[in-house]
Amino acid sequence: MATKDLSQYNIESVPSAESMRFGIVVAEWNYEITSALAKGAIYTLKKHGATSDNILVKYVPGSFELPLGAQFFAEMENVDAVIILGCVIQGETRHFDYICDGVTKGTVDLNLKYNKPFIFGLLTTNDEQQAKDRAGGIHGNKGDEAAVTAIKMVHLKQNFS
Ligand code: DLZ
Repeated sequence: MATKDLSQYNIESVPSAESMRFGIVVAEWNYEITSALAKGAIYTLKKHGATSDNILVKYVPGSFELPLGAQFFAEMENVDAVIILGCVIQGETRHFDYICDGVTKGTVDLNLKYNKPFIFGLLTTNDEQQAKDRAGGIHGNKGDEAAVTAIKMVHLKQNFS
């Protein structure tokens, strides 16, 4: 089968975030990890042109609270996109599954309810090392990736026709 030519879609480039406004909601649980994710997201938004005034950051106690914190942004701050950052580390009980399910479903619901991007930046790892590896370690920083996704989705919405 012939490979589809995707070059017309300019998939690699990241649009300018100059006129975009973002909320970032961050869980306090596993603060060392989540603050590193937030730092990465802020760095990347600024790298692509977002101004400090247009990057709003709020902390919630744990990842389970992330969807509601994200909704506050949508209701009160009129942002173009919300980046959701947390870290849930597998323990001995089912808590991990319930939190992950709650954040996942909550994030999907927010995307569809508000018709704007709520970006899923939740690390769900077996242990702390796996989380560190993805928060500025050997596997990069998932906060950076979440920021790029946010910019691309805002751009897509603004140019959808
Ligand atoms: C209770 C709990 C546990 C056990 N583990 C985590 C975790 O690994 N990461 C995280 O962000 N939050 C955790 N929490 C807290 C819950 O997300 C939530 O804050 C509480 O259940 C209160 O709703």
